Amino acid sequence: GKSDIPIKISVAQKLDLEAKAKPLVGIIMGSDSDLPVMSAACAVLEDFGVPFEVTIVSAHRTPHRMSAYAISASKRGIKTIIAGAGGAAHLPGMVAAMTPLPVIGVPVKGSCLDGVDSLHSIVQMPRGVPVATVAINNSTNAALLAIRLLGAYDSSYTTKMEQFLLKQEEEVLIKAQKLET
Ligand code: RP5
Repeated sequence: GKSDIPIKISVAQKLDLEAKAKPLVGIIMGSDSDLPVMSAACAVLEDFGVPFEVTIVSAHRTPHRMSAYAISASKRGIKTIIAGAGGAAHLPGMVAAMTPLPVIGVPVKGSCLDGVDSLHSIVQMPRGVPVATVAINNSTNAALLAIRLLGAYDSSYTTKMEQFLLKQEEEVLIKAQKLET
């Protein structure tokens, strides 16, 4: 029967499968104008080899898309959501209200109010619906936090984080040494 046919997967096909690995982290942002800030999170996840997806979801301009995204994320295998937004930054909080997954909020600095408006919108969540909020524009830390959370699901990410911390420390020590000599 058909099941007797040996399945051979070529190297190219294998690479293709790896490239399409199911995303574990979902990065969303309110507008494409947030991309210059949020792209740092993408770069970190790429460096750590974390499969992720990235798209635009706006709490105000695409409310139905936002609820569909939040409701489906866990079922689709996403483990953590990183949500960036500026101004009246309701996206991270509203998504957190509709998913059991951990949500990390990135306050994006707009042209007015220096991003403090966004920081306050994201961090001041009511009891019962937490959003882990990072510093203004610091999507790097959002990605690093997401990887730490993934460590609870796959310990290889914890190992990678340990290596990252050692490398980071070493880099500072080298700079200190240079300064002292
Ligand atoms: C927010 O409003 C977005 O997250 C963005 O930071 C800000 C401005 O959006 P645009 O007017 O640039 O699209 O929803």
